[in-house]
Amino acid sequence: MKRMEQTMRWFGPNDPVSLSDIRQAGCTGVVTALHHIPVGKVWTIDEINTRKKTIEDAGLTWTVIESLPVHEDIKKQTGNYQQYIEQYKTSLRNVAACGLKVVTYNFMPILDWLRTNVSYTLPNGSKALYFERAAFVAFDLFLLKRPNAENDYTPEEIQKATTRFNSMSEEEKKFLFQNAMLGLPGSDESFTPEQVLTALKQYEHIDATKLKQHLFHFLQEVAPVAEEAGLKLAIHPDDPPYPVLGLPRVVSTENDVQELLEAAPSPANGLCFCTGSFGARADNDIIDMIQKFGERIHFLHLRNTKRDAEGNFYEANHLEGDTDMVAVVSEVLKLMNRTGNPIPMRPDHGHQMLDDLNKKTYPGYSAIGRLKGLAELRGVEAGLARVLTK
Ligand code: DNO
Repeated sequence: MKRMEQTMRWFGPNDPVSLSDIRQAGCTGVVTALHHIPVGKVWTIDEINTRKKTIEDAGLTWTVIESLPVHEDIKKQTGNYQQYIEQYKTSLRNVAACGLKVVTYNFMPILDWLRTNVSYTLPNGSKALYFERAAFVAFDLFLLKRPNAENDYTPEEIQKATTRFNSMSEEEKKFLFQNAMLGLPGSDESFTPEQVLTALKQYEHIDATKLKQHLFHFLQEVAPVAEEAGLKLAIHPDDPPYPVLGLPRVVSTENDVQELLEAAPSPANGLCFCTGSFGARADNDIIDMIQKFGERIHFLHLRNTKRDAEGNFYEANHLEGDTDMVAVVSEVLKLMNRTGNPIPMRPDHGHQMLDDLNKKTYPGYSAIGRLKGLAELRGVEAGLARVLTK
């Protein structure tokens, strides 16, 4: 019976979690990127091989690239976007020449994942990532002060956000601001409000239909190159999976996925199936999606969220929350057995707990919480594999 390839994300030499930690957690591979290379610049063979050697010297494989980021000009189709697409293709050819196989990226405008609180204390004392809708609306209206933001919310939402904001201390407001403005994964830098407002302005005329066209154009250009080079592309869904700050988001639902896979029918055009991102929407049927898109799932992010009726969610233990993780692993085992291809997975986001509570780590990426998630998932997989082979 095929098993998932167990990996963890590593942010490179500056990550407080070391390659040795990752190996001790039971992983055979890591998921990483050349975070020091500015978005849009070509990844050279030299740079890729140097990083690959560091990983291999630690007894691990570089299983997945996460991420090879897409330049904003490609998303907006402005400036030199066609040249950036060509440079993306060169990076793809280079990573393939170095023996890498899977490339993750996303198509979220400006911002990657967003939370209002990256250290939300759970009843047991560990800390989780949290998205609180009223706090987010308050951030948008009263801290970022995005022009015309009020048009994107109902009077009721504005009322709730106002009450919430008025109940916050100055300290809490500052904390909310810092959390919502966190920069890209793997970077210690935050956005400034001016940067975000300027970037938002450039998206004023780009709605979901247009952004989709831009994504499809990108895919039609890069998927054949990936296919020829023997690479698999794995798009990460939007997180959270709905429009934020007036920005369209186009990889949020089952229908979005269907369309993007059809737009470039190459087997290289696939998904980073993130159960946490898709699972934050009640209308995404995760099991159905695995059954439907199975062959195009090139990478798995396994994590769980717990939603409420208000649109808030926090990151639950990997086996708890709204997604039936046992059913997910079972479906993945069946899929891998059908195709004969093991799929790489990583336990996405873990709780900050035990010794890690006193350490500075990337939000969601402390070692012990992820190790706990991985160990639970591994246990489920081992048990199910035994039953399914009987
Ligand atoms: C969050 C991650 C995302 C992901 C990118 C992929 O923890 O899953 O930041 O790496 O969206 O491009």
